[in-house]
Amino acid sequence: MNLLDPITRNGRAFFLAYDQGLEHGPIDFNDENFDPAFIVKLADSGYFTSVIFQKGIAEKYYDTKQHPTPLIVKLNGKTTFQSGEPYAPRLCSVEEAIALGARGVGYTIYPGSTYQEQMMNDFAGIEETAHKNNLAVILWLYPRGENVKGKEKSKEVLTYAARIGLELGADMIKIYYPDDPSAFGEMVKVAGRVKVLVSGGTKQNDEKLFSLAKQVLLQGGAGLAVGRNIWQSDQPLERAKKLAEIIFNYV
Ligand code: FBP
Repeated sequence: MNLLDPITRNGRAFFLAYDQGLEHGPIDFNDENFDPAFIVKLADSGYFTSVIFQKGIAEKYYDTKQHPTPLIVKLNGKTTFQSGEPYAPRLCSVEEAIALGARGVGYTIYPGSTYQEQMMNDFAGIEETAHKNNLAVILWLYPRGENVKGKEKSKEVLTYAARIGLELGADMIKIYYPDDPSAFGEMVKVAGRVKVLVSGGTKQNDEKLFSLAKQVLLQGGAGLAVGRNIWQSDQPLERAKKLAEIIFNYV
């Protein structure tokens, strides 16, 4: 069995990300979307191939026996209170994720950080345990830190980051769209058999978001992992529906 089958549809992926409460804090939220139950309702719409939570929200709000959209548990993370070089420590084990009913685990590495080796080393153990347990491994690869300063979205750095995903054994990577759009095809190429997903980022208008999704698919990407661009929208379900149409049918 392909480990990505449970969290993809015909090889395409559309993930609903909701770990921003840890990564950014309540600054991202309004009166509705601060509540994980609101996100669970969006996940229940059926447009997404997976929903991503840290373990606390998964434990308290997402009984996988009652909700059809597969769960990905994010295993590491950090807050904006952190100073110095970016480092996301491990917060949850693969075993805990399995007990929560996860079909995949997520982990962030910041290529370019002076802590990247620690994160790579930790990830190696996660990848081994997850694959022994037939769980898909999704690697967030966000170039950051003093060794890539000012070049975070450059072709040189992002193609290197994409390749790191293949070398480390990820099944899928979640990465930024490059500043130079023509670089994305190269990122997909060097990632080889690893599927490439693009991160949504800060809220954009419909035109920009839908055009990003089309570009990703035309250049061989597998889809999008989107958080704020869905649940900060005034019409989250309409947006999700349109994005799903693009991701699953456009190419
Ligand atoms: P968004 O679509 O809201 O950007 O979410 C994608 C994501 O990778 C989240 O999983 C994570 O919380 C956030 O981006 C990280 O944001 P930042 O770029 O500030 O580290």
